[in-house]
Amino acid sequence: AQSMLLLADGLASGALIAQYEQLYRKNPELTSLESKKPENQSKNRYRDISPYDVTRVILMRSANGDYINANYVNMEIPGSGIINRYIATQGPLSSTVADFWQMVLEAGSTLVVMLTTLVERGRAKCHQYWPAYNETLTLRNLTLTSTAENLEDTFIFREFILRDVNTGEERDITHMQYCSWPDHGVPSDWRQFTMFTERVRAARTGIVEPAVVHCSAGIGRTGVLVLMETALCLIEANQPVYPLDIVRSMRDQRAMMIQNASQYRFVCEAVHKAYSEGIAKPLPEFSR
Ligand code: PTR
Ligand code: PTR
Repeated sequence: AQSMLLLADGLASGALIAQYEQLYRKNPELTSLESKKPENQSKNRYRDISPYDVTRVILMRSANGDYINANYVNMEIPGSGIINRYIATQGPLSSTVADFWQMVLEAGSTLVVMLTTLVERGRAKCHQYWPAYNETLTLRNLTLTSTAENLEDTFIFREFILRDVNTGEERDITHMQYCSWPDHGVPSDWRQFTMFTERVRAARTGIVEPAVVHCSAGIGRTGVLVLMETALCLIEANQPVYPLDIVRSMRDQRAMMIQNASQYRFVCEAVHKAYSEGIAKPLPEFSR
């Protein structure tokens, strides 16, 4: 409750945004050398968005090298025993779709969260990396079959079966797409965004493997979602929410998470409103 008062004061005075503007976008001590290697450059959607070497996802069994523009991001919720694990990544390119699904397979992930549409204002933001409903996409040693597709509000929920043809291993994958959120911008409605985040939390209940989250670059909108989910979990665990510390922790794992001050303001306001309206509240087992 104390940290929520600080949050409200910081929003009102502008101090919250001023502190955000001071924070490094990349941790200066961390390198991103792998992304610059000649054989890897074409695997980056944007020249200026590179994964740190220390937290990058290393593909173990890919025919196309071990590099993908993706980082492990772990967010600990003190006092609850929870660590929310993510892989934050760019929207796949046509040339990296097989790498993307190989990553999902190797990480044991069952949840993919997509925060972009394929095209925005006439520009390609993400390649369509899944098959149409009832169809199967074949990628090197993998097949992906679409078994369900449901539109709710501005969300699309899909189910896939991912299969490794070499080993016969099969996995059910839930795909959750948020469709009304342009890059560099903010969602049109905090309530809808909070609901979507709650759906993501529900979908990962009991799952320790990382949720794969992407937008176009995999930094702006992806960062906003990770901050929101972390804050909701902290509130439930009756822990203080210090948004700048959360951004710093995210940026120590993937550079540039949360793209600009308006996204930061949006998510801080959403956290505060979710708390004020009782949408997010301490669970009895964590209340003292
Ligand atoms: N990596 C390319 C560059 O830096 O110029 C960018 C690129 C963007 C390449 C989109 C291909 C793209 O198309 P698609 O998303 O359909 O693969
Ligand atoms: N060089 C690109 C640009 O600044 O437009 C990189 C970029 C693209 C950065 C999209 C962030 C973007 O948003 P998001 O991470 O939400 O897809």
